[in-house]
Amino acid sequence: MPTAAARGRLVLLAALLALLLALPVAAAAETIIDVATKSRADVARLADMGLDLAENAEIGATTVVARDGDIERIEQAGFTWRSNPMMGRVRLADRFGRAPDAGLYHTVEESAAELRALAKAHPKLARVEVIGKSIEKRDILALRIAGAPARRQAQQPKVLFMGLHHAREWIAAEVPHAIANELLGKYGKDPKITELVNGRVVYIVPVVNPDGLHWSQTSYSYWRKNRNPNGGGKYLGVDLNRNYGYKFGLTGASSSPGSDTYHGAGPFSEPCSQAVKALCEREKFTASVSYHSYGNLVLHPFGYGYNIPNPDQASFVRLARAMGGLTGYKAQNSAELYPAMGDSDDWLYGAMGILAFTFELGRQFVPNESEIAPICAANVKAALYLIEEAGKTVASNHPSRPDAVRGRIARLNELAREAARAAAPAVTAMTLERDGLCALLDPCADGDGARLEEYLKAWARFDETERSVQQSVLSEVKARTMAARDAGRIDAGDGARRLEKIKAALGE
Ligand code: 0X9
Ligand code: ZN
Repeated sequence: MPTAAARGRLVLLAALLALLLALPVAAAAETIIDVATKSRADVARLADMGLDLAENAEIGATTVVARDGDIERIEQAGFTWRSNPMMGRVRLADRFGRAPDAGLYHTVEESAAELRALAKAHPKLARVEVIGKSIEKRDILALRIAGAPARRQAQQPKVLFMGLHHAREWIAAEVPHAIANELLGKYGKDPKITELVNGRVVYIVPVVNPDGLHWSQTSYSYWRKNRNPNGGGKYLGVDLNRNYGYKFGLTGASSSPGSDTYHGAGPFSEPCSQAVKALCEREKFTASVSYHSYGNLVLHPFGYGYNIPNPDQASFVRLARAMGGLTGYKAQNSAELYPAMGDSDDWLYGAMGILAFTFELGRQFVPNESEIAPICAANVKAALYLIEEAGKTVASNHPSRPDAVRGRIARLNELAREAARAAAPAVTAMTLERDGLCALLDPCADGDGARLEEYLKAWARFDETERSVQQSVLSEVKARTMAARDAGRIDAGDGARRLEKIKAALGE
């Protein structure tokens, strides 16, 4: 029997040990709160403060994952709040660095092993591609699925499914895996699936942010960003869904490395978003989904500001509603959730002409394991629908559209005439058209230069007003061509030929 004094020391020791064990959790304390938001302007103000908006931002209440003085900042800005009754499941990861056990959820290693096993089991249909490497040197993997003979595949519509830009949204990797299993598991057995796999090329990237997922599953379950040390300062991590290079900037994103919506040092500063960019530039997808959690939503671009005109609005709304019907999710414009620049969809659509959707899965970042199967089943249906539609509905700025360049030239010229006539030019619409045209003529997107040729043919016929607005397009394309040549993204000879033609048109 220990003495009373020894028992006392033991109790003290145990208390100290408990305190020590609790420390890593306490240091990472965060609270999920509902902030009262009376208007869309309130929601936008919260997003602009660089706060971590967790769920459906609605007029009424906006859910925020608050930490490190966030609540004080929210109060100082004049908002009131209460704690969120549905705190989400805090899955305490192993604090001691042992192998993570994510239960039914895939770890990074399990995800990679499953993709490789699928490719091995279906060598005629699937292969694994390493599309990039994360900052911590993990592979970013894509599974490519296609059933047609190789020579026919180049002509077929291509669809991209991506998961897990955000570390803590574990369910976002499960749906892409479920899509892969559905397509490969039912090929040759289910006529509809066989037809889809034979008629399309499907790319599946279950984990865009492997470093973040690993960290969330081993150290800090609420981690959102990647693990970029950001130059070795106090804070780390970049929000990959603020790092895409379309309208890159500050709305709904932060320039502070400590913020959970830090957009990074510049557009596409991160290897993981660069990997997606390179894949899209190469493959010219017609449709895509990026999976996130949570909110039971189907979102469509643009998300960088309220009421940004979208030339493909009708197609987006129709497809989003149909997929909303199949999942039970609400279809809405991204900015209606909250305006935020630099998300994947804005770039995939605005710059690449992809009908790009974001799904907010379920009601928690990490739903209970019993919910994984029903969430995947509903979302697989929506994915199959999109794979089918990708052959029928194509965005107006997709490079495969023969009218893409001509359509944009005509619309931009019309807007220029309108601007010359009226006092209030349609500035946003003009910017949109001009950006879209520059993206089409970007040397990295304009394979053999056919679009530049088409543009230069039209150039010769522009009147004075048209010339003034088109001048800025051609100057931008010139700058992009020089940058692409200098960075080795295009062949030096090809770059020189393009520049010669551009300079001749500009009279240089
Ligand atoms: O904020 C995000 O990146 C996404 N929500 S999440 O809770 N999964 O982080 C939504 C992005 C939607 N796009 C815009 N609002 N621009
Ligand atoms: Zn997310």
